[in-house]
Amino acid sequence: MRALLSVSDKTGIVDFARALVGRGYEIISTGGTLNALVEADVPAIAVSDVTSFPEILGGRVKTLHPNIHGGILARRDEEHLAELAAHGITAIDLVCVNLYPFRETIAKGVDLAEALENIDIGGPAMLRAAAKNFPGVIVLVDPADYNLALGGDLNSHERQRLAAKAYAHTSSYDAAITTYLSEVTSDLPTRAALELSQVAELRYGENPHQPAALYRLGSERGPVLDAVVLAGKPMSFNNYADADAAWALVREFEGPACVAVKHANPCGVAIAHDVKTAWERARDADTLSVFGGVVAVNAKVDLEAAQAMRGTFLEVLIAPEVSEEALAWFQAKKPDLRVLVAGEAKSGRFDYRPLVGGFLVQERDSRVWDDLCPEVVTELQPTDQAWLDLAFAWRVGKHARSNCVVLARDGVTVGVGAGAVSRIWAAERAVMNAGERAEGSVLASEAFFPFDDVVRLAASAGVSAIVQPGGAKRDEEVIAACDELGVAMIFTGSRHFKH
Ligand code: 93A
Repeated sequence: MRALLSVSDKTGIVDFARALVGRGYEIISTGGTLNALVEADVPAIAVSDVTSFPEILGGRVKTLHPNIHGGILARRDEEHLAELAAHGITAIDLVCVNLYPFRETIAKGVDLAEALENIDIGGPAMLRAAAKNFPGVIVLVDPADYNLALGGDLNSHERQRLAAKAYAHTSSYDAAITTYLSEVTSDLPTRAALELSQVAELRYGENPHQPAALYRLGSERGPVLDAVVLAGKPMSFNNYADADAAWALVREFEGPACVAVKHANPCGVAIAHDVKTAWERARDADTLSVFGGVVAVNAKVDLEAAQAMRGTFLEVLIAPEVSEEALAWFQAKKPDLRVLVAGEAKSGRFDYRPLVGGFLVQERDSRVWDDLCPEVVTELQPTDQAWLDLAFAWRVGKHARSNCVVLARDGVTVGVGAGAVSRIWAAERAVMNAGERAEGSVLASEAFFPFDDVVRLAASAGVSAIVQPGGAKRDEEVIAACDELGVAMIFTGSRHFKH
């Protein structure tokens, strides 16, 4: 009996090979795997001795040879076995392969050449061949199945299950490559990339009477999808949705920032010199709404920052890092709080919006403030501080549901009106939230003003500068109102609808 072992993930391979030898198998193996076996004194033959051909092209062609594929693919009947004998090929009864780590490699952000080098060709060919011929060949892709293969004769049902597992492995591998290459060529996701796999079952959906689960699309990665939950209660459906929204916004900022989200909309957002102060400012932006909120910060949470969350009931905290002391404090003092460390992926490339029976797909809105060329359209210029606040408020507006109006001052939101069905209502809500804090604030609107009503309301509340995309029919009237009322206004030429 012959077994071919060729694995990138060498977990358990030496013990497995030794046990196979003990059961009378002859082992053949590729370069790195062979080395591992030889070093551990497990007898094995090099694939190149079986093929009488060296590994060439830096290993790109090692096992792609009739002596290997004939040995795997031959049916165990007279006709095929005679043909093998005529060509001096030995049948291979067990194939144990796992593939070049393509996903792990691209996750490191390597260049195209390195990514291509990590596309395994020979491995999937052997796996598919062995799985096709499962009545005669045992195929293994998972170290967890090694013991099963050692347990004596496998029945047909078990062999078929292993074959299905091998095809699942190669097809998800191909899906990962498909997604990667589609991104390089900027196509919308293909069917393979849209295959679903369940990540977690959830207790329920938005409401307790709705069963729900968390799924991964193709081989996508996501900062919240792949977040590690360090502490707290299990994540709920709404927790996931809000954490995703909070994280997307907090990532817009380079310096320390904190975002509090309620029902997928930001309710308090602030920047500061440190995370603790950013949190305190975001909390104080709207002390009512932050209750039961989901909070994201973009820098390490230390003990001080953790302790500053003492008096506020929060559902989720997501951060790039949490210190050990902070984590211990949360576990002791806020045992229900879900503390998450975000996954490394920045954000997916696509957005999906459900429709009954399907979904809409678009590229994510990845346009950032620095991509814009804002233009002052009024007589009055914004002050330097107003420019900073306009950029800040604009970033917040990008992540709030349309229609939205954001008021901000000194790097903190003072009023957010989001998800309103008319722009003036969004503005009224923001001004009402701000109260006296509207005086000297700036206003951002994620889409243009159809009328001058928002300008008039803002000016009466004391707003000093406005940022909006521009491009409405009545822009001239809107600009004239600003000039009349002494408000500076800038156009970005670009909107951020988020419906
Ligand atoms: O470069 S390949 O696509 N060409 C091949 O002919 C080939 N044969 C096996 N990759 C190939 N493999 C892969 O090498 C296996 O799938 C496995 O992941 C890896 C094991 O290499 P080594 O034993 O040298 O560490």
